[in-house]
Amino acid sequence: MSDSEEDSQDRQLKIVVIGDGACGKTSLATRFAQEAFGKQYKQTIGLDFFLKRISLPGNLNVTLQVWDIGGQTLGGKILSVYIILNFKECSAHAGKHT
Ligand SMILES: Nc1nc2c(ncn2[C@@H]2O[C@H](COP(=O)(O)OP(=O)(O)OP(=O)(O)O)[C@@H](O)[C@H]2O)c(=O)[nH]1
Ligand SMILES: [Mg+2]
Repeated sequence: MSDSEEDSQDRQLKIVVIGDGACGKTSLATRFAQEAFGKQYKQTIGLDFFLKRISLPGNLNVTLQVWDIGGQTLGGKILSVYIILNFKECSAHAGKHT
């Protein structure tokens, strides 16, 4: 890793939102990432991504990547694969949850 990468205070975190169909996952993600709320229900097919950059004290910039999983279209083994893919990148935490 170069000096410039080490000095960088940018971090990326992934969040997976799961739950039953129409329980409000996309609404929560869009409200958080885009500060918008739609009353009309539009089912998520597969999954969607949302990005939000936040600045924390100490000059730490964090990009949050929110994975919004369609509650009625993804389930069982496929859902597990998506979650494992995310947890693999934070293996220190993955050990606690798998
Ligand atoms: N009253 C109220 N309605 C909500 C709230 N959150 C979501 N809704 C409504 O509930 C419906 C479903 O919301 P979505 O966020 O699309 O649901 P979802 O969990 O993403 O559904 P899938 O994509 O099918 O998995 C929409 O019509 C939203 O407007 C809430 O906190 N209060
Ligand atoms: Mg949705």
